[in-house]
Amino acid sequence: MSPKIVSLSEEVRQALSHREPVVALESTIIAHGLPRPRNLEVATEFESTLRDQGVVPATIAILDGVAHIGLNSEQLDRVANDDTIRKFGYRDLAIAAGTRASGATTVSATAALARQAGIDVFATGGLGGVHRDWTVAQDESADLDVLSRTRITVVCSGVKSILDVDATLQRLETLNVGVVGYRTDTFPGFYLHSSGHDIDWTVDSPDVIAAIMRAQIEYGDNGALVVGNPVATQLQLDPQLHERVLTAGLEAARTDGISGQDVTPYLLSYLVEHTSGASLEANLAAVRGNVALAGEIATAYVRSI
Ligand code: PSU
Ligand code: MN
Repeated sequence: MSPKIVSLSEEVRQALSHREPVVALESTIIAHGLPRPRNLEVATEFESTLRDQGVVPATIAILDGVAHIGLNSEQLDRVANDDTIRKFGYRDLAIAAGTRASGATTVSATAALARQAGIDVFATGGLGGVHRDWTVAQDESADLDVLSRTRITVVCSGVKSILDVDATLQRLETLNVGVVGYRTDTFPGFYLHSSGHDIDWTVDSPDVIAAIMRAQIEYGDNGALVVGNPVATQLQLDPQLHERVLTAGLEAARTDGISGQDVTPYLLSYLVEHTSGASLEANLAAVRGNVALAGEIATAYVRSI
């Protein structure tokens, strides 16, 4: 018999079978989005935040070909500190299983695995999207395609501000992915409270989001629901510093010939370095808020079904 390629932790399995709230967390942000040693500290912190709310965290990663839904502390440590951990999108999952490879999961891979496990809510920092040099490189994150055909509620602070936000919002519209702002009428700007782009829908409670989720099922809507939850203005990165350092980072990425999967981690770490850590604090503040809201949504949803 072939080995099992998906493994739910006992805690996650129990919670799902008792219809208790579960929130999926991705691991690319831990392995490739945040510097050590903060990455492990905050990965642990996000799990505690959920547990304090009575929600079971399900951090997802691929270890030796097996997709783990819910990691123990040793596995989390490995994701945070092992240099051989790769970055896996959805298309890599089957290949990683067949070759027994290990990697962190991006939004695309995490969303698909969470859906398959029966998890309805997922928290991250910022989604991937259309890169600014799309006309030259055609770099559009695989996150968008998966979100167009995976019913899951993704709580995020918009898309990463290193991207072409306008083009990404257009693509989300074309792909029929629902987008709502949580207590805001502009799309969040990842490190910034607002990207400056208006959005069509504002919601102000987890109960309303739960109602939307139930309606998606009734309509047979198999796309994601993106909940844009902005970082508080007091905790955002200074917009002028953001603009200046991002322009320099995009130029540096070009000069260094960075492409494909490496672009996003390169730019995120460039920003951390050249803002003396201020972008890291804004990124973490954003994710913190998203994890907490995802916990509230998961709780409201299970109570409502
Ligand atoms: N949000 C963050 N930091 C990150 C990411 C999201 O705050 O590092 C990751 C997610 O895993 C997302 C990925 O799926 O960046 C996008 O990478 P790419 O642009 O190569 O698709
Ligand atoms: Mn890409």
